[in-house]
Amino acid sequence: MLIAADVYRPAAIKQLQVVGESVGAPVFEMGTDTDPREIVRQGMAQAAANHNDYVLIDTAGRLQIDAKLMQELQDIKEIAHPNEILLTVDAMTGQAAVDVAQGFNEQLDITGVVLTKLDGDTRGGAALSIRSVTGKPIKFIGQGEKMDALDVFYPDRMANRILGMGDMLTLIDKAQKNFDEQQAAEVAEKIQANTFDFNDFIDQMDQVQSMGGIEDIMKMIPGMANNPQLKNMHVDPKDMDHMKPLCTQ
Ligand SMILES: Nc1nc2c(ncn2[C@@H]2O[C@H](COP(=O)(O)OP(=O)(O)OP(=O)(O)O)[C@@H](O)[C@H]2O)c(=O)[nH]1
Ligand SMILES: [Mg+2]
Repeated sequence: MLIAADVYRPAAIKQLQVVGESVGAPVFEMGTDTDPREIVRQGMAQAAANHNDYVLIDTAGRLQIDAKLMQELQDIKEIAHPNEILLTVDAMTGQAAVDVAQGFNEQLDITGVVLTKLDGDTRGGAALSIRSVTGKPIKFIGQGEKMDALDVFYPDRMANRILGMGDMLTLIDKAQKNFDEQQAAEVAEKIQANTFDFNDFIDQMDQVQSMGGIEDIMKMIPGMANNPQLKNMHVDPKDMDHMKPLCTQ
């Protein structure tokens, strides 16, 4: 069950409901007029009554220097006795993310960090600093806006990325998840027999798009992430959609 305890940001509850629906998790909410502590208290009771296996409490974003809101989190921790306290930080903010992690860890003794926006123009060096400053592990990473862009964190892959060596393991994972081996063999045969047609080409474009687009794939190839030519290349997924009707004419 997801508990909507962000009563401050407009539409935060609606956003959680949309996410909950997409992953099949019920959402407990009491609107925006109830104190988050009370929402958590009642939400936890409801989850116990429902026999829910997991409860995620979504709290509002805040700065580590906001004493009133940090106290709210300490109170919620007292009420809910969470197994995990995960701090979500944006990798693009670099050193600021490290400062936030340090502040939150000092005040709440977090159990881990979710590092998001790794699909942006950053190598993710913040991961190293956060780990070294807080001593707490990065547990998940975000590499895009959709749910399937949230991944378990693998330190060796991040090390390769920071060193500019690409991320072949994630690329292989993605390929294995999205490509059908038999279909790939058929395509290879078609190309050899010179019978590869526009319908096959459309299939191939769809498969590449389902892996997150050409740009994201290229970045995972060793040496490509920092290739100046690639930096200037921008392939809008819409361009691929525009190409499709041309192929079927
Ligand atoms: N590109 C990209 N976008 C992301 C990623 N993670 C989250 N986003 C987007 O960033 C925006 C903010 O995400 P939220 O989940 O609302 O962030 P939040 O930390 O809950 O923010 P508050 O509730 O305001 O504290 C949304 O549009 C997300 O889709 C990521 O890893 N990559
Ligand atoms: Mg939020």
